Amino acid sequence: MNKKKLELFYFPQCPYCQLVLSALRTTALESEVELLDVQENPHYKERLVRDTGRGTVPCLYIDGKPMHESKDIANWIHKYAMEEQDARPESRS
Ligand SMILES: N[C@@H](CCC(=O)N[C@@H](CS)C(=O)NCC(=O)O)C(=O)O
Repeated sequence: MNKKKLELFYFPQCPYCQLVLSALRTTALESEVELLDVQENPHYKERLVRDTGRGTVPCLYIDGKPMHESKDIANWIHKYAMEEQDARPESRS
């Protein structure tokens, strides 16, 4: 299975972003996601608005395709983590 490029637009004080970050932590996918803090770097926010027409975070780019809504993102993360685990040779019987 090809690994997907994952980029998370977020900022730390955002509770919806925290929901997504804790999903990442519980699935051990945190290290695979590039974290883009929109408050720290205005260029990230500009890119988000340009691409999606919305400035709200969290937004997860999956191979460049944006997904909004924390619950949708957290659900996707759990599903993807399970697929990745199943694809690992050592998890096959
Ligand atoms: N329903 C959204 C809510 C996201 C949301 O309201 N995010 C706030 C930060 S906590 C935001 O980006 N506000 C900036 C804006 O509205 O431009 C979700 O669950 O992801």
